[in-house]
Amino acid sequence: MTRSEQLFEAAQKVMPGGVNSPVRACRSVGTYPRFLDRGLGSHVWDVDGKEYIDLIGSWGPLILGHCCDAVEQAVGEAIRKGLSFGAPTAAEVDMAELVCEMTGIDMVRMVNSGTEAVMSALRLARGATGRSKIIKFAGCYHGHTDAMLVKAGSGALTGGAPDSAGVPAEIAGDTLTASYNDLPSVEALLKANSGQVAAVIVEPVAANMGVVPPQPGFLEGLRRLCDENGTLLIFDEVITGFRLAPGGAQEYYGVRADLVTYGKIIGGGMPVGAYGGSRKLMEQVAPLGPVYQAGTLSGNPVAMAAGLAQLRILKSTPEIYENLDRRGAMLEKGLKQALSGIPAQVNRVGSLLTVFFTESPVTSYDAARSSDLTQFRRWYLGLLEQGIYSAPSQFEAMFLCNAHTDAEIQRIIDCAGKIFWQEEYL
Ligand code: KE4
Repeated sequence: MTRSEQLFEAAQKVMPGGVNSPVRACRSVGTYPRFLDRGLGSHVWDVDGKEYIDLIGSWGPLILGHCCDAVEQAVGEAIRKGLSFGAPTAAEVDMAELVCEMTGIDMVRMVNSGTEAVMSALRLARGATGRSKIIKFAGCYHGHTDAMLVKAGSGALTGGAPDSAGVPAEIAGDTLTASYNDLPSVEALLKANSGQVAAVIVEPVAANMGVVPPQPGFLEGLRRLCDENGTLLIFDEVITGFRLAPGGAQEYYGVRADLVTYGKIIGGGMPVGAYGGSRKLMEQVAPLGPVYQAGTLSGNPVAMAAGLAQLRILKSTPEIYENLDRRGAMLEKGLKQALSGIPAQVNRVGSLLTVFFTESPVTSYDAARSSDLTQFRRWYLGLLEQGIYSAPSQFEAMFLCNAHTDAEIQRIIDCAGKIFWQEEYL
């Protein structure tokens, strides 16, 4: 029995599924999770001492890699001054000023996770518009706040149904579900619920159905439809924020949202989320305005130190984005060649990639769901066996970081080229 298996056995006795977040349990790929012990740069080591090239990077936060010197040093300095005060600190001002400068928003509020950022942004949108309905997209994930754990209802143009136990039907009823990359589906919902939709929330690049880029005109179309209907546009940039460009998807695609949510990279590996937008909207938030939101550890000085150190490097080193895109393109091209003998699609935006095991191009959630999950399982296990640590679900992304080298990208390609053809992986 490996140490990971021993730990997993113990973990399952005291934690649901043995994990603190479901995807980590590796249930969809039918293996036990490898418990990790440490990371450095683009590598991680499990508790049995096996080394991997890391393609998860904590699900996105570690765009500079594990144990980035500047981040570690900043955290070390902050810790020695105290872990938390529950009072304003200079670091929060520095962080807010930097986020507004990088993203072009007027004001930002720090919270402790992407979920909390989305929950707060939705409340603000409802408070600011006086409307209660929200449009989301099937296959997009925005954290686990009740209003987002909703699937399309029976009547396509009416409110949704709970997608989790514990979500009241009344709450689900106010969430409408459209289809990603399908503007007419949004238009129809806005028309059928005229004057009632507070916001449309979208992952500007869908990454929780696997990576599905926005089709040309999709984001621009959402902007137009929201303007025509007095509906706010919310970009959930928990994944894309500070990853696609310093200004995230707003900069990358040249489309401005009314509210934006952040997480992951903004915390440098520490628990940080944020939401922001125009001054007019953000001044509706307590203590200035009537929309209440609060948090004991919001703006925590240690978390701010980590996030600030990472964002400052991203802001001051634009070549990082060129490197991420170049290596992403190298991996995309190499994987397409390595997998050319089987039905597979490689979707990529910058440093975000997903391999879908299906014949047809994946431009929608339905197309993503046509993937062969048995093939995906072989893919995941074949990579893991060869020392490549990737997402244990077809509907997630691979995340490149600035510490990945060309040689490591080539190694990933070489490993991919063995899985479906070499005996030991069949
Ligand atoms: P958190 O509450 O996990 O910090 O953020 C929720 C969230 C919000 N919006 C988007 C677009 C997200 O991708 C996420 C969380 N991402 C998942 C990975 N797809 C986190 C991994 C996990 O759930 O363990």
